[in-house]
Amino acid sequence: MDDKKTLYSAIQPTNNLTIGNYVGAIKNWLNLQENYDCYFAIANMHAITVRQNPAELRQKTLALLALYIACGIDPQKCCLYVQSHVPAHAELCWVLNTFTYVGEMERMTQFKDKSARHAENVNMGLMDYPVLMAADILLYQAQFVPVGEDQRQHLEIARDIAQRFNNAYTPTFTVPEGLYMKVGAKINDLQDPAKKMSKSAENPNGSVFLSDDRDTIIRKFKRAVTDSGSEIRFDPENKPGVSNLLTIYSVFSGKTVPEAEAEFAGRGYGDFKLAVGEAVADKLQPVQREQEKILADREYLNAVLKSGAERAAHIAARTLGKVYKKIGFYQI
Ligand code: ATP
Ligand code: LTN
Repeated sequence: MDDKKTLYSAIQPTNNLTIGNYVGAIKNWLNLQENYDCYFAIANMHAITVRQNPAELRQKTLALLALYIACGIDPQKCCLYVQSHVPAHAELCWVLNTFTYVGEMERMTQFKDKSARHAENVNMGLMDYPVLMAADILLYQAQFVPVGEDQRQHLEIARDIAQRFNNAYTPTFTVPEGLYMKVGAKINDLQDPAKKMSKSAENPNGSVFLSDDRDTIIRKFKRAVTDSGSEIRFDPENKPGVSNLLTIYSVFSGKTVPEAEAEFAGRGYGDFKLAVGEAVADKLQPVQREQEKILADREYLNAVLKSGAERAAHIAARTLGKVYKKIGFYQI
């Protein structure tokens, strides 16, 4: 166990998760949990950078934990915990803020997007989001961070901040690397394949949620935007809609993209879209049932979170202690 490399990732307990979150993040974690020392957090401190309903945030926190477990993430193998249960995240974030420049944060794509979408509430937390994310990762000395393509820029900043600190003092943080899926690191919106599929998209028909029932899933795929022509071919530049559907089909059916192309050669878009919808629904139904079951057992979920928080806090405190020492905080 001790010689395993450390891996860290997190998801915000906001809205309902989409198949983009599943494919880009959770599915990837499943294979990794066997070979790494894994920390998977529920990033509720990141979630409040956009105004949340308190009752919903509480409920979604537990629902996300139940979903992790329902998808096959094993709390015996991985440390599953809630970010706000480990105060070191906020403490390290404060220190790292002094190693981060305002200009760098203003340039972040997600900050620009979210500021435009929430113009009434462009708060400091929204801008500081990547620094808190760097603190998450660096506290655990994680080597690898499996995330979707949209997080690449945040990961680069986490690396820069780690290197800056290491150079200013002595090596303190492991400089993390992003791990991106070859297929599925970016699932796009079904109605607008130029955009990433998002939990908070305006048009709910463009996103398939993990909580959608079979009929809804199939209906959304039937309505998915395809491209001109009739060929089912992987060509993201000229056929973004069809290529996105091929990616989704490949991930959910376990077939490669060329295998999927061969399967649908000469067949129409209607047939193809129905098959994609069925493959997704078949995979999600058992996960939904399992999540319901787990969610009903509050005692079990609390026990998982308690032991996760204890384990995480222990490791985090070690790193924070080193940092405080190096920067000259007087210790008693
Ligand atoms: P929001 O729309 O509320 O900002 P989000 O859908 O981007 O949320 P996050 O909680 O920010 O979700 O991301 C959780 C994980 O899912 C991250 O690893 C992220 O990279 C991944 N992810 C999000 N959207 C996609 C997508 N469309 N394709 C692949 N991976 C994705
Ligand atoms: N910002 C991430 C969620 C997140 C995260 C992290 C991912 C918070 N802290 C640390 C990896 C490592 C997102 O996916 N939106």
